[in-house]
Amino acid sequence: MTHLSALRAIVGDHGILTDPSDTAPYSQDWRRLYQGRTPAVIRPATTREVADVVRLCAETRTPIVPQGGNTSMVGGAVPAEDGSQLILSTSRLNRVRAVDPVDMTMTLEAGVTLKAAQDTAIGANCMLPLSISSEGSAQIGGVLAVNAGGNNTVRYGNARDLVLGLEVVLADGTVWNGLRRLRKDNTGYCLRQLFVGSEGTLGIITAAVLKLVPRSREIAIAFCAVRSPEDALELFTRYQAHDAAAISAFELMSGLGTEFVLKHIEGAVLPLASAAPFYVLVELATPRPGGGMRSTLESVLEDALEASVVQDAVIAESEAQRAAIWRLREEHSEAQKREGASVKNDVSVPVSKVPAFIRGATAACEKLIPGIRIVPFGHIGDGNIHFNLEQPEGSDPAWFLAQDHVLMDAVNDVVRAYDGSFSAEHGIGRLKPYMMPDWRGGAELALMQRIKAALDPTGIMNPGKMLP
Ligand code: 2HG
Ligand code: ZN
Repeated sequence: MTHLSALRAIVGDHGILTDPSDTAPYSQDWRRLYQGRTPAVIRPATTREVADVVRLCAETRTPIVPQGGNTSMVGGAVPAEDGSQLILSTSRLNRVRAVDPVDMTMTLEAGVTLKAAQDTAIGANCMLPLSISSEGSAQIGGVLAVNAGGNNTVRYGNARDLVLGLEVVLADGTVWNGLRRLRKDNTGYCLRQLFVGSEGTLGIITAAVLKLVPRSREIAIAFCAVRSPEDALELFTRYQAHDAAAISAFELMSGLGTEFVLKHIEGAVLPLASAAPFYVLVELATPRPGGGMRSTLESVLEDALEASVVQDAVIAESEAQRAAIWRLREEHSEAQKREGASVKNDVSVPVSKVPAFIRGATAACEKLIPGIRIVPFGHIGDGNIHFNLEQPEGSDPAWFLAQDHVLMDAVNDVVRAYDGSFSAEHGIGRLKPYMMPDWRGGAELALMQRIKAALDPTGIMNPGKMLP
């Protein structure tokens, strides 16, 4: 174990927390599924300090858990229970190094929150087209380390698609400065993409160059009541056929999940006269002034209402109404947490298979646990459903959580039947490494293990995560 005094000498008194009351919040995930222990949270303020810390840890073989906003859904940023792992928090690496509205790029340190990054881009009259429910706390380093997806993937892709360059501290303390901001750079292996999605198992992302896009000048959003996921998909295909390039978000919510939001989140209001089995949030946006988003939104909706694909709908008339509609969607996780224990399945299938997947997985889970409450929601436009399962009313939360593998395996059987993925956008973390051999075994997992061994030969980078 690395001597804390040597770490303190690198980062200063301000950069190290050792008191258990200070380290406790860093040692558990926000859902409190994992309760780890750490001798210290190290908070370096510069890339040089990160490098010195990592070099020292490599010499002493001290495991490091990199942590950003600690918003992981899969326990990716919590240390082990045995107190052997240090947490390296990126919070103090929080400078915006550059924004260039001509190149349409921004260079940020890992600890800048996603929300601050979005605001900085807007300040330069551009837009960072990545939006996730936890963006107020999630930090750029973590967002890239897990290749987050979110609400705008349907239009702009995942975090991976927005990265032009990276600065990474490697597992031996070497700093790789790959902060290039080139649109074309065809020079061998694409190393940055190795670190994006590696969940801190190969190195620590300390800074990144992200692509920006023109700022949306016109945004139109509707909240629609539909009878079924089939109707939601039908509405999606209608918007796609009409103006696919205008869709900036297309989200599904279940009636029950929305009920939880209305019950637990202060100020949440259903903007429709009556409740429905499912809802869709559709957002259209364009950087073109006079781009006709409102009329596009309306004309497809009118036809869909006429054809009874949509039962009722409301279009936001103000920024406040737009925010209120998004809030119904974004508070789903928090509301589910307040409602009780839940087992999450962040899965994806081809978009066309979402309705069949939801039906199949619902039947499978109801058969396993009668009374289980199914809360499917999420990014239907990407085929990414958060097929979350809430404990039956009045049941013991601990008992329910103990069924997690049985439930996840049952859902995954349906995912597999539709050629989907067992992890769409939240990553593997501590929750899903056991699934890796089954889903990615053979040549693929063997290659990942060889990469891990080559880049982190002493195994100090986020051990116990991602790989089985
Ligand atoms: C979202 O889409 C997040 O809101 C969280 O990915 C999903 O709570 C979840 O399962
Ligand atoms: Zn999501």
